[in-house]
Formats: sequence, structure tokens, C-alpha cells
Amino acid sequence: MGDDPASRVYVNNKKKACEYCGILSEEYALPYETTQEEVIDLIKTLNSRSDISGILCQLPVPKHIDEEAIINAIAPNKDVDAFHPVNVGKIMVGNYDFVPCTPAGVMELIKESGIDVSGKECVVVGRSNIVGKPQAMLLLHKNGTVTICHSRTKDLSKKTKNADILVAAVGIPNFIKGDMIKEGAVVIDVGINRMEDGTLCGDVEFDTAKDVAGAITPVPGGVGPMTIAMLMKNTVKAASVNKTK
Ligand code: L34
Repeated sequence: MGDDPASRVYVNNKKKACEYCGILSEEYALPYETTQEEVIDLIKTLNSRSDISGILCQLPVPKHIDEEAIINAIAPNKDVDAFHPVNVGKIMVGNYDFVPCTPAGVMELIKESGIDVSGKECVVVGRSNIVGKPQAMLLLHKNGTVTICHSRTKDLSKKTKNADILVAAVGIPNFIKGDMIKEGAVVIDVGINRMEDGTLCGDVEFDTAKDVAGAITPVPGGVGPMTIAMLMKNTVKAASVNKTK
């Protein structure tokens, strides 16, 4: 909805990935002025279409739209973002079909790098519904000892320096510096901050962090593309879950 330039890039990347995977995608680029009722009507139509497996509303939405109402309108069995409270609850319980794409991408990076989460000190900086909270839950499911830090956390550096696995999801450019990281730690940078000169910058100060970390993800080319890969995975899952007899 609207014409957020970053959303444009991400949605285009998602469409390209669908094409690559052989998933048919439909885009509804709604003008900024679209009312909440109109969006919800569209979602209802897509909910009822048997040829649609997955639905997502790219965030952020314009200010006059209630984001929560939009998320709640998406049928849980088509909610490939896993943002609907039913899916959030399932993640909490540990029995779920869909995993939120960004935290799922982080877990995939950890797994494919041969890193075992079990018993590790995991620190997630950021507590959003989209990343921080579900990220903590996924790490917990893998038997990590998880700490969630946020803007009110006291002595943040002490917490981050204790992390074997550090996930930065605060949305502040270069927020985590090398001296806040434990030697050899796994550092995963979820931040995608757009700088004035148009370049992208993570939440981790890469240049000071890279010499301390045992493994580190770059921005761009790190978690972002993984988010999209996990969306494809959720969509395939949705197609199989929703298959009609
Ligand atoms: N509903 N809204 C919904 N679901 C999501 O999962 C998202 N997110 C976040 C924003 N809003 C959303 C995304 O899709 C962030 N996000 C996302 C997706 C893809 C990329 C970054 C964020 C991505 O492709 N990143 C590239 C660089 C792209 C560029 O040049 O700007 C990278 O290499 O990091």
C-alpha cells in the first residue's frame, strides 16, 4: 500500500523469487488513499479463492490503516508471514506450519553454517513482533538460553558481550560495535537501514565487528535474501496444507 520505496524493492524481489520457484504471484499495488475497508475486502476475496495459497500485506501500511486489523483479516492457513495471532500462538507452543520469514531465515543461516544452538547464550537485541519476539522463541525451541534486550535494557554491552549467538534487530545503523561482541561469537545482522546516500547499512558496525566475530552476516546480502527464501518455503507449505481434495 502506498509507495514506500523500500517496500517496492522488497516486493519486486519477492515477485522475482516466485518466478524463479515457479510460484504464480499476483500483486495488488494499492494507492495510499485506499481505505481499510477496501483492503480488508480484498483480503476476504483472496481468503476465499481456492487458487490462492498464500497472502501477505507488505508492511509498513499507511498511517490511516490499522496494521493489526489487516493482519487479523488474513486467513491463518494462508498467512505466509506467520503474523496472525493464531500462527503467533502456534509458534509459542512449538507446533507450527508457518515461521515468520526473517527469524526463519536467521535460523536457516545458523543451521547451514553448522552452528549448534543447544546450550548457547543467545542474545536478541530488539523485541518487535515481526523479528525480535519470534526470533527468541525459535532460538529457545533449539535449546538456546535466550535473552531479549531492548531500548530500556541496562548495561546492554554486558549482555551482548555474553552472547555466543547475537542477533541484532533494532533498526539503528551501526548500533552494535565490535567492542560489544564476544570473541568468536556468531553475529547476525537483521538491520536494513537506508542511509542518505542510498546505501544500505546494518545494525552492526561491520568493520569493527568482523575481526571479533567468529561468523558474521553482511548487509546487504545476508538476512534480507534469506527472508525471501523463507517466504517461498512458507508458500509451498501453504499450498500443500491448503490442497483441496
Ligand atoms: N508483511 N512486511 C511483511 N513481511 C515481511 O517479511 C516484510 N519484510 C520486512 C519489511 N516488511 C515486511 C521484508 O520482506 C523486511 N523485508 C525485506 C525483504 C527483502 C529484503 C530486505 C527486507 C532484501 O531483499 N534485501 C536485500 C537488499 C535489497 C535492497 O537493495 O534494498 C539484501 O541483500 O539485504
